[in-house]
Order: sequence, then C-alpha cells, then structure tokens
Amino acid sequence: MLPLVLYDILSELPGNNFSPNPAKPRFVLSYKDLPFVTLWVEYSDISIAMKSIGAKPSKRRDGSDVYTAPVLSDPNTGALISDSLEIASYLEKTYPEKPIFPNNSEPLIRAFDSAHFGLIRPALKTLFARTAEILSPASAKFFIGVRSMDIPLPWDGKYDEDWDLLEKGYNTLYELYQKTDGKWIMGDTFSYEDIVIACCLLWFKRILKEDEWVRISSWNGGKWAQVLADVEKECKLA
Ligand SMILES: N[C@@H](CCC(=O)N[C@@H](CS)C(=O)NCC(=O)O)C(=O)O
Repeated sequence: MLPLVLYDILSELPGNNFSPNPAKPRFVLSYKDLPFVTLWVEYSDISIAMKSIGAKPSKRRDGSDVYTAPVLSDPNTGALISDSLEIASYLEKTYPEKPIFPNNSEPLIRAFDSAHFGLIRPALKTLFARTAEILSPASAKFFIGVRSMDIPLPWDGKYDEDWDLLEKGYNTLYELYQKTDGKWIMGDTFSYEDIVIACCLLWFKRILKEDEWVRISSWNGGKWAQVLADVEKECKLA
C-alpha cells in the first residue's frame, strides 16, 4: 500500500502541528493504521498550494473561493479530498477496518461535530489571538486578515470574558459525558467524535500559554487533559 499524503499547516512550534482540522485526519489515519506522510504548508500559502494540486475550494463569507487545509491525497485510489469531515468519511468508506463511525453513527456524529464547535465559538477571539502568535510573521498577518472576516478585531483585551465562555462550553460537554458510563462520549464505544473533541483540546494545548492550558486542565476534575491523553493513546499518537 502506498502512503497517503496529508497536507497540514506549519507553525513556529517544535513539531509544527497545532491546527485542529488537519489534526483530525492525522488521528484517523493513525487509528486505522494507515501509512501516511505529512506535507507542511505555510498558512499564507494554503490557497496557492491547494489550488496547484487541484483541491476543491469552498466559499468565504464574501462569496470568494477559499482553498483550505487539511487535504488528503490517496495515491492508492486517486482520491483528493478537502475538509476534515469529508476526509474522515472517505477514510471510513475506503478503509472500513477499525470503524470511526460505528453502528451507522455518521449522521449523528456530523450533527454533534457542529454542535461541539458551537461550544467553543464564543471564545474564538482569545483562541485566534493565541494562534496568530505561533505562526510565522507572514502567516500571522494573513491569518488575522482572513479570520477577522468571521470574528472582527480586536481579539485581545477580553481574555477573562472568553475564559468564562469557554468554561461554560466545557461544562455543557461534561454534562453530556455524565450521561454515559465509559470514558468515550459514546460510552464504551470509541468514535470520530472523540477525535474531534481531542483535536480541539490539542489545539488549546499547543497554542495557549502553559498556565492557560493548566487552567483548562483543571476544569471538571481534570477531565480534558485526560480525554486528550486517552484519545492520543487510542490513536497511537502518544
Ligand atoms: N471545514 C474545514 C475547515 C478547514 C479550514 O478552515 N482550514 C483553515 C485552517 S484550520 C484554512 O485552511 N484556512 C485557509 C484560509 O482561510 O485561507 C475542515 O474541517 O477541514
């Protein structure tokens, strides 16, 4: 089997990875024991690089085309897929061993995926401000330009308010975990939703100041550091 190719985003952090959307296919590929290589792209070059390989664009708020990462290229089938959720869906259909959408759960997990993002969305100012700090100067400038179309500037100065909003979101998620018995969001059954939750936590751990990550780790009895560690272990990434 030829290694699949995952396009991920560069940062100035050791080991590069930080971005939650490319992290999701990385976790899926590793969970499913599929061989893959990672090609790293500067945030400011994503559109040029993804257009040049023939990836499919999506739309920005203003209607213009945007090419995003992650993109997955599978030389075994010729597939070239954009969007983390579509990549997960493709990998599940093409490589069904070790399911990530068990018991036909893909429709429910798709719905949960956007609900989960809704819990984090209120705190995006602080998260975007921290993300810009770990990019190269050119990518940080580009990132601030495009992301401020969704979340208007200024991004700093509201840290306390954002922390409260983020904690509220995680309290809601914690309540959902209390409805099941096992360590996963679907009880004893591991799924893509666990990967979605973990990849967001990984983003926080990578971009935030150490004391800020410690703060999140302390919420809900240390639940979130534990979830990240459990999912990384399950996906053989720890
Ligand atoms: N829904 C997409 C979102 C991907 C996305 O927005 N990627 C960002 C980086 S995390 C991107 O490539 N942005 C490029 C740009 O805005 O120019 C997914 O899940 O893959």
